[in-house]
Amino acid sequence: MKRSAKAFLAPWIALGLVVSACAGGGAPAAPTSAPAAAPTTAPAAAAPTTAPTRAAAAPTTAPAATTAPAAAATTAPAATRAPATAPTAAATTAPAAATPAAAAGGAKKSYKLYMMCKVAGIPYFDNSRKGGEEAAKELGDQLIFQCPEKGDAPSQIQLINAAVAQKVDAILISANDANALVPAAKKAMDAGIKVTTWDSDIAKDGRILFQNQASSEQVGRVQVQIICELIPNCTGKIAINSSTTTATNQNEWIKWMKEELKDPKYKGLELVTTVYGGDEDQKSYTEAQGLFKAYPDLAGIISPTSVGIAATARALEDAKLNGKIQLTGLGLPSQLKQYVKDGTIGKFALWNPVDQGYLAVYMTHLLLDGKITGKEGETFTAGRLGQKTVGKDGEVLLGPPLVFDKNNIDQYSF
Ligand code: RAM
Repeated sequence: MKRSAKAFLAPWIALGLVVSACAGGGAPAAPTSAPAAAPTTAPAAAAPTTAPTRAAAAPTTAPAATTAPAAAATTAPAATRAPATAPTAAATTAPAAATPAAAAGGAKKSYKLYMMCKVAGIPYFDNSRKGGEEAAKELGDQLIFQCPEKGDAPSQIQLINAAVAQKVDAILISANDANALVPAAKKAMDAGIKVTTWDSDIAKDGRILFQNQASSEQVGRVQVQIICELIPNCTGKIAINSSTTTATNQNEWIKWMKEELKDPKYKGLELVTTVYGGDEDQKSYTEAQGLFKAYPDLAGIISPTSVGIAATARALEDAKLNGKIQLTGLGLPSQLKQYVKDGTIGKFALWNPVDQGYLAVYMTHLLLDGKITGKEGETFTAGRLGQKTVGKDGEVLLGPPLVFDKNNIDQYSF
């Protein structure tokens, strides 16, 4: 906290101003994501979109992106919890374009989309919002982006009910709980609202489509592969510092981490515990400190949350344990750059969260248009991301995860 408050207050204030401009009805900031031509995901050869076999286990570093980093989103604070000036639960509405995109041979349709993240104040979700706003603008939709102050299911149920009362056309959810939101989501669908999920799913009878950032299996396995690479001789105790106990995505990834650990090549690694920082900066920091204390011989930590990994890195440095305890997980390059450069984090993974938000809005718009229905095998063009396919259980994959290290981290703007 000390470091973040001092060194990163200014960029946060700047970001807060941008957000309030959007909330006030101004045009959304220019997209920070790559232009159509620039690859935003690792090539298929480096990280296949299908689940990797154990043989193909070694994680590969994503190639240098060809995009010039965007100006606005390149600096993020170490703290993953927003100070007062950062975006809050207040909705930011992207205005619909003056001329909505034409639906082939019919009326031009402009939809009111209600996009919800897990909890307000997380830079990761600011990037998803940017992508969502970019797509909404292209499609002529109105996007209401809203996140609860508290990252839990009851808060999200309240927001779902509020969205139903607002008679939105679709609700796009990154969920804090796989099952608790289902009855509210079903009620929304009964009212004629299309429900989709992105980032973190709910049980499939509560939604039509799920935009998954990357195969959950691959995301889970790659983090174990990296920690094994980082820990000398791949031997020692490891722990997981996760988000909330009920988060669908983190729980799914942890399941795959445990699967990966069953491979005999990890026989030297012992997963001693999983703790939960709740996607809150301070709690994640405290949980990390708890791990240092409880396991003085800890060799590595995996933190599969953008909030948790940044807080854990800070805790490691504050305790002067960086280098002694290896750290990996999922996080934003813009937030973790300093820790990669000073060696606290050797490597970590993610995807492009701007593209993630963009794809979530695109697929939901096409669902509302009736161009896709959620059936396995349907294909569609998601604007600058090109062709995407609806997979099993209505899952639409963004692409393979990206792996970041000191060689490529400067090339990413999110
Ligand atoms: C946090 C959230 C989000 C997850 C990322 C990696 O920002 O938990 O759901 O996808 O981390």
